[in-house]
Parts: sequence; C-alpha cells; structure tokens
Amino acid sequence: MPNNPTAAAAAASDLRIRLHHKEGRPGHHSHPHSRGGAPEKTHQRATREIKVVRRVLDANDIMADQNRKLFSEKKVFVLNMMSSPGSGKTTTLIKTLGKLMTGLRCAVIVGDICSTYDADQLSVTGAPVVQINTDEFGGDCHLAAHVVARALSDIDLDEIDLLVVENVGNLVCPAEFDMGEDARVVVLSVAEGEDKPIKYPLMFRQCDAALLNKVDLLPYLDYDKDLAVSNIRQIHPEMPIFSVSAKTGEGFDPWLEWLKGRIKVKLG
Ligand SMILES: Nc1nc2c(ncn2[C@@H]2O[C@H](COP(=O)(O)OP(=O)(O)OP(=O)(O)O)[C@@H](O)[C@H]2O)c(=O)[nH]1
Ligand SMILES: [Mg+2]
Repeated sequence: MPNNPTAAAAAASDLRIRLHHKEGRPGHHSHPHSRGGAPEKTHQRATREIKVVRRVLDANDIMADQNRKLFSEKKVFVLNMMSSPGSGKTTTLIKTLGKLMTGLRCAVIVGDICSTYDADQLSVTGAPVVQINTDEFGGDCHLAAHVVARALSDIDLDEIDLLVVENVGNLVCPAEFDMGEDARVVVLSVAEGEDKPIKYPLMFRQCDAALLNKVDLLPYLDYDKDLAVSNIRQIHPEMPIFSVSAKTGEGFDPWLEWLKGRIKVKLG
C-alpha cells in the first residue's frame, strides 16, 4: 500500500472501480455461483474482492483519522447525516441550520452522484455549501474520507464551528465509511416502512441518533410508529430517536437540544 493514505484510498478505489466494471460490485454481487463459473475461480475472485474492499476500508480509516485530527485542531464539530434517498436529509438540514445559525457558524458538504440540486436548495440558509458529485470518483454511493478531505480545501475551517456532511442517499454503504466525524445521524421517514432498521442494521448500529421524519404524513399512512421505534431499539437500544416533521417544524426542539449538547461537549 502506498505511504500516502489519500493515494492508497484512491488506488484501492480505482481497483475497486475496475473490479466493479469487470465483475460486479464487490461485496454486493459476489455470490460464488451467481455466474455459473468454475468454483475455484469464483472462490479466488471472491477472496480477492474481500481483500480489495478491506484495503479500501483500511485506507479510509487512516484518512478519516487525519480528518478527525484536523477537525479537532480547528475546533470544528462534524455531523454526518445519512438516509435512503428522499427521507428528508436536505429539508431537515435546512430547518436545522435555520435554527442553529443564530449562534453557530456553519458550513455544509453535500454528496450526490450527480447534480447541484441539494447545494442550490441548501444555499438559502446562507451557509457556505460545497457539493461533491461522486460520478467524478466512479459514481460511489457514499462519501469516503479522502473525498471529504478534498472538499475541505473549499471551506475555511477557521471560520466555522459546525460542519454538516449530507451523505449520498443510501441506507447501506455510507455507514461503512468513517470520515472523521463527531456524530452520525440517520434520517428515516415514516413513508419508508417500519422494517428498515431490521433490514439495514449497520446504519442504525453506527448512528448516534435517529430522526423519524415526515410525521406530518402519519394520518395518511398505515404506519406503526411504535413498531418502527421498537425495531430501532432492537438494533441500537440506547439510541435517541426524535420524531420530527421537516415540513412543519414539529418535534425540532428536542433534536436541536441534543445536537447543541453534543457540540458543546466538543467545543465547550
Ligand atoms: N410531508 C413531508 N415531506 C417532506 C418532509 N421532509 C422532506 N419532505 C419532502 O421529501 C422529499 C425529499 O426530501 P429531501 O430533503 O430532498 O430528501 P433527501 O434525503 O435530502 O434526498 P436525497 O438527497 O435525494 O437522498 C422532498 O419533496 C421534501 O419536500 C416532511 O417532514 N414532511
Ligand atoms: Mg438531499
């Protein structure tokens, strides 16, 4: 592995992208019998893919530690917001920043595969926004630590207290990639069904809090909120869960208090 972790992450990422094109996505479609090939060859291929994925994650961890050190030196609290596409990350963030920016200097990094749609929406908050399009990095379905590090060159960390990273909409891969953040939050909308914590446990295990969003829609849905909460608790018993509506602003105060409390612990 190269000594430079950015180069290591990029090299591993390149290799992964090449495997992705040639053999399907590592760790996702590597069932040994899925292509009908010779068992030894598919076994070798699966072993190689696991090694490559391990290498990507190791390189990512090194880069995440460098980011974490920088965030500590600069006294910046970093929040990673994750969810499936459309759960309400951007809308929740706009509301959250609207309330927090009276006392805190904030900036946003937002990841999408393509488009500046979210950055355009978030710019109404007045916070500096950097849009990352991962199609420049092979169309990854998550933000990796080296990608965030590169975006930091467009943000003056001396001028902010809070950096929010809105991850690419995906309930699986973003949970695997540390970026040096201080807190992780998953947004789950009531329109997605109660079963998601059970089906995508890593995301709920890795996060420090859950926002159960779009509660204004509950009267129109056949949705068992108690069951959703109990499913989250099954995966992460102690996790704070905040029922909110980013549309109406309902339930935001406890969420904002929790976030301010976490920021205070780090920044004083
Ligand atoms: N009714 C209702 N709609 C909401 C709420 N929050 C978000 N929406 C709507 O849900 C849609 C998706 O919201 P976004 O904030 O773009 O979701 P996102 O998670 O940022 O989506 P991606 O970035 O594409 O993953 C938009 O049409 C929002 O207006 C809410 O609390 N209630
Ligand atoms: Mg968004």
